[in-house]
Amino acid sequence: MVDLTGYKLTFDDEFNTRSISQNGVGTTYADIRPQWRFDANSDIGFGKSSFVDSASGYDPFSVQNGALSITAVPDRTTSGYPGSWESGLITTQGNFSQTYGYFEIRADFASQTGAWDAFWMMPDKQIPDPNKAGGWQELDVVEHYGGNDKGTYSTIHTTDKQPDGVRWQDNRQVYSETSNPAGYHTYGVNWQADKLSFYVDGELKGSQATPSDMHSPMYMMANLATQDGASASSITSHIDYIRAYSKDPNAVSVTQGTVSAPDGKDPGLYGATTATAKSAPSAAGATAGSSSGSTSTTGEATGTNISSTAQPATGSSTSGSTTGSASVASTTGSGTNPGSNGSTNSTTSTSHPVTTGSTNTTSTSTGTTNTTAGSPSTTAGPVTSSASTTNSL
Ligand SMILES: [Ca+2]
Repeated sequence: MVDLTGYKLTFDDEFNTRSISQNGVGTTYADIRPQWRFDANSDIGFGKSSFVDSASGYDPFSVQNGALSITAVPDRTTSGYPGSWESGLITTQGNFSQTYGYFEIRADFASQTGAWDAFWMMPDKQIPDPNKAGGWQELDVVEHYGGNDKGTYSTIHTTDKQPDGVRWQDNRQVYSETSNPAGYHTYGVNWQADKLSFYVDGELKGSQATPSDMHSPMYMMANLATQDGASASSITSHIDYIRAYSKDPNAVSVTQGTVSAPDGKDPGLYGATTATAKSAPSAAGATAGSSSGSTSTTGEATGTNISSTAQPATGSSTSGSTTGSASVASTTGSGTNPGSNGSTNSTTSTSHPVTTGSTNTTSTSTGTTNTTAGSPSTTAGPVTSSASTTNSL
C-alpha cells in the first residue's frame, strides 16, 4: 500500500466546484493546451477527438455529486477538428507543476469501446532529445481504454537511448489489470529521483528507474479522448479528485477541500499531512475537510499553489520546434486522426501505449486502433517557459 508518511498535500481538487477556463487564468485548470489550440474554442486533441471549451457551444464538463464529469459526443459544434468527437481535457499547465512526489487521480473511467481516458504529466520545459529520435518527456500515470476496461497502462516517455531494437518507450511501461474495473479506482505514480512507481487502488503495480531527463517540474492533465470504434451517443467519465503530494521539506502544503467521494469510499491521504485550516478554532485533531473548520473550497485549497499570473506563452507557431499545432491543422490530410496526424512522424505509432500494451493483453478492441490513434504522447508539444508555481526538489 502506498505510504505517504512524511509527505505534504501540495495540490488538491475534490471537484466540489468547477474551476476551468480556456487559458487557466484565475482557475485551477485550462481546458485548451496553448501549444495545441486548434481554433478559438478548441484544442486539436488526439485519437478521434478534439477538446472543446464551453464557448464552442458544447460544454463537456459538469460537476455534480463531488465529481467532475467529462462527456464526449460525436461532432456537435463548428469547433474542433471536423468530424472528430468533442470532449474535454483539463491541464494545470501554467498553474501548478512539481518535481517529484506522488500524484493520484480517483476516477470512474468510461468502459464503452472507443473511450480513452488518461491522467498524465508533461514537463514545464522539454529537454531536447540528444538522440534526435523524435522523443520527448512525458509521464502517463494511467491510460485506460474502454475496450479493455480491466487494463491500466502506465508509461514513461524519455529521450534516453533505449537498448538496440527496443522502441522509444517499449521497456518503460507498466501494465496491470484489475478484477473489478467498474466504479471508481485510484491511479497514482510516486515519482522520485531514483525510480517511478505506479499504483492502482493504492497497490504497487510496478516500478521503473527514473530516466535522466525526468528531474524537472511537470504539470498534470486529465482527459477523456475517443478512438476508432466509439459508437455510443455519448461517453462519460467521472473524476472524484486529483491530488498531489511532495516530500520536499520546503514544499508548501495546502488545505484539503471537503472530501466528496460519490461512492463514499475515499481512500484518504495515506499518512500525508495537509495545511492547517485557517479557522478551525476548537476542532482539535480535526480531519481535514471533515468539519466546518476546514470547509475550504477547492479553490482555496489549490489556490495556495496557483500563481495567478503565470501563463505559458500561447503562440503555438513560435513554439514549434518539433510539431507545432499550426502544422497539425495543415497536415491532417487524411482526416482520420487529428492527434496522430498532428505528429506527422513515425513516433506517433510507436508512442501509443496500446502498441506495447497489446502484447500484454488479449484485447483486440484496443489493439486495432494502433495505427490511427494518437496518444497523450502524440500531443507533446514544446512548452515554452512557464513561470508556474512549483514545489521543486
Ligand atoms: Ca470528489
